[in-house]
Amino acid sequence: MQRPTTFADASASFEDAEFVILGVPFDRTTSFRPGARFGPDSIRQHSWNFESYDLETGVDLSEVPVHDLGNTEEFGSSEDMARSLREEVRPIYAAGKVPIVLGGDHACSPPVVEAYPDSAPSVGVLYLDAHMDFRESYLGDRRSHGCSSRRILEKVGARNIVVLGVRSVSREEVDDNRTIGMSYVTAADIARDGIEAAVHQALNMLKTERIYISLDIDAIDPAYAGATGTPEPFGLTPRDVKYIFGQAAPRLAGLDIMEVSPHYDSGNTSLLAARLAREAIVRSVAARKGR
Ligand SMILES: [Mn+2]
Repeated sequence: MQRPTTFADASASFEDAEFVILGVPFDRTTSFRPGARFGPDSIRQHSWNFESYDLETGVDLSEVPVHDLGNTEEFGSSEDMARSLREEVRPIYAAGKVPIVLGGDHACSPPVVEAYPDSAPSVGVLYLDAHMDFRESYLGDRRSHGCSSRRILEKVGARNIVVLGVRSVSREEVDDNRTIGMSYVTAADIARDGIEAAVHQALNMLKTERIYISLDIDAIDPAYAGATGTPEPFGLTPRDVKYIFGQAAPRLAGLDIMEVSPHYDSGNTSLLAARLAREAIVRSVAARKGR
């Protein structure tokens, strides 16, 4: 039976859950085409497409305790959103659970990372995006989705974030980064050297105990994930991202999947986002079980 407002197989209570889904229907900093506010519910709907059993790992999602908190309430400004979202996410980390946050535009990622407790094991961030998102401010908003890697860097430090899949950047962002030194692996690097080399390089750079993954769905090529606000050709494949998730899974602290703007295709992008959220869960469980 399809229950459109709940992520598939997310039947555990909050108390029992290891993974907690949270939707953030906020897209007010979108710069090209709008609609990511509809992402969370569309991803949930498409999550019902899949079998609960995962053939590759032997993990059955119906046996993994996952809770779906639903969506955050409507926000005003991006600052309001950041403040409220941090408050929503803090109890998830405090209870030792892994948040899986569905956006929403990419402005929704920094607050999820900012909510990570300083007392918890050290955390680094894999930031998957076509764009560098490294502007100090964009259109007068430091909380714009064009500034998200920079806000995250301010929380975790320049050594603890790696951008993967970038292929769209302004000259100013590149110049700024010469002094700041955020690491990135471009989509062209990945195409040339292979995803395995890129991921091993990125995971070696991150010396932290845990890893948080922020996936802007536009990291993936628009041929696979065209329903997004600022699509950019020559991107990663879904299999590349699946591989990244598998490699990071043993250290997974949290995940967000942002910028799915579902009305621009026939459901392919939401379907892929839902499948990747499930992939992160099963790989994380399998890693713990040594599979
Ligand atoms: Mn992007």
